Amino acid sequence: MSLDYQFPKSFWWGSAASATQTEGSKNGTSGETIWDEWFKEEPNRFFEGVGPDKTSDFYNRYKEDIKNMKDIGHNTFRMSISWARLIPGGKGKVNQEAVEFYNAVIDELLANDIEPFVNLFHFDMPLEMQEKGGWENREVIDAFVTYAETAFELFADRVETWFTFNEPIVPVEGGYLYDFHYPNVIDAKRAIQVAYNTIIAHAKVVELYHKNYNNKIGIILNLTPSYPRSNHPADLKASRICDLFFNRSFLDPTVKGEFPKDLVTLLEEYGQLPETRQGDAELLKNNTVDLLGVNYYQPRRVKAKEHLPNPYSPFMPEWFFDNYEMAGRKMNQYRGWEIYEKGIYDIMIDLKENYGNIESFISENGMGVQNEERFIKDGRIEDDYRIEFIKEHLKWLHRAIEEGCNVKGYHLWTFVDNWSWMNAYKNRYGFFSLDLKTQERTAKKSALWYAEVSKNNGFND
Ligand code: BGP
Repeated sequence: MSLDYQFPKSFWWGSAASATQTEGSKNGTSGETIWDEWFKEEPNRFFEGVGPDKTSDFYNRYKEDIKNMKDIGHNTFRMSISWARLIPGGKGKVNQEAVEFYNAVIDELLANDIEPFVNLFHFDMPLEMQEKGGWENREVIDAFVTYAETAFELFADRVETWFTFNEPIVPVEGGYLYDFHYPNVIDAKRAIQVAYNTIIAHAKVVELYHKNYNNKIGIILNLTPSYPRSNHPADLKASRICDLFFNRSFLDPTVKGEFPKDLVTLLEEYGQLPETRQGDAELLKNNTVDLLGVNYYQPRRVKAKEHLPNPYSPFMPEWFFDNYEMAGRKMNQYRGWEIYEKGIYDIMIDLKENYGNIESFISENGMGVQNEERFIKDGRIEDDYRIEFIKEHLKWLHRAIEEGCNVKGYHLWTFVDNWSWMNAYKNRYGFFSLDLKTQERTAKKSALWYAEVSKNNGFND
C-alpha cells in the first residue's frame, strides 16, 4: 500500500536538543558557560527568572528519554556535547565524569537503534573562553579545535555524523548586534569579526575531521528565506542584501568554500571587512561540509527602506532593508512567528539549484506554544496545531524530494519541552510535555502521531 506522502527508504525521523538546554548546569561536574554567568548577572532577563540550572534533567533521565524516543519511532537524534562539561574552562584537562556521561548516552542511543547526530557547539561558550574574547580571539579557535579533536578521539568510533555548530549566526546576532546573548555587545564591526572567526573555527574542525575520519561532518544553519514585498527593484535589492547578511554569509563559505563577492564588496564599501589571515581563503576552499542541517521556523519578509539611515548611526544590517509584515500572513500567535510552510521547499530548491544539491536534512522545525496545559484532555496535551504544523511542512518537503532535492530527514525541535535561553520555559516545543516540578514527561498527541508517521515512513492526508 502506498501512502499519499511516502518518504524515501531510511528517511531520518527524529528530533533535536542541546546540552545547555537539557542537561542541567548543576548536574555532575562541569565548567561554566556564558549562560551561567549571564544568569548570575541579570536573572531578570530570563523568562520568569528561570536559568540554565533548571532544565529537563537529561543528565539523570537520559535512559527514560531515550526509551521514549524509541517508543515513538526515532531512528536518529541530534544532541550536543557541552564544551565546558567535557573540558572545564575550555582547555586543559578532560573531565572523566563527562566522558562517562556522553559515552553512556551514545551507547544507550545505539542500543535502542537510534543513530546519534552529535554537534559540538550550540550557543554555549565556556566562560573562561569568553573572558579571553570569545570568537574574537584566535586562541579560542585553537582551543575549540583541540576540544573537537578530543571529542572525535573519544566518540567517533561510534558517532558517524558530526556537526561543528548549530546556528552559528545566532551568537553573532545575539551577542554582538541585538542584545539577546552574552556578552551583550552592540557593534557590527566586532559582530562581523566574530562571524568570520567562527567560520574559520568551523573549517579547521572540518579539516581535522577529514584528515582522520571517514564519516560525515556538517554544519547546522538557520536558513530564513528573505521574501521581498514586491518585484520592484528596490524591494528586490533589499531582499538580496538581507539574504547576503543572514543566509549566504554562512552558507556560501561552508558549502561552496568562499564568501559571496557581493557581501565582501558591500562590507568593503562601508569599512566593515574583518581581519583575515594568510591561508584563510584556502582553508575555506578545501574544507566544505559533507552534510547540511537546515533549521527552519519562519520566513523573513523585507522591503526597501522607507527612510534613509542616519549616516551618523552605527553600521547595522538594517541600513539596507526594512522588515515587512505581510497582510494576511499566517501566524503562530504564541511565539509571534509567521508560519509559511512553503519556505521549507524554497530553501531546498535553492540548495538544489545553487549549492550543488548538497545532502541535507531538516535539523529543526517546530512550533513553540505558551500555556499548553490549556489543551490537556485526559491527562494528555492534544496539540493538534503542532500535528498540523509538522504535516504541512512535511508535505512541502515531500514535494521537494519528488523534485529531486537531496534531503534525507526531518527532526523536530524538540523531544521534551526544554529550557530555551532567554525564553526559558515560555514556549513549549516538545513531543513530550514536562512538569518542571516533578520532572514527569507525558507524550503529547503529536508524539503518538509522529510514531505512526515514522513507522509507516509517511502519512495519508
Ligand atoms: C533555535 C535554537 C534552539 C531553540 C529554538 C527555539 O533557534 O537552535 O536552541 O532555542 O530555536 O527557540 P525559542 O525558545 O526562542 O522559541
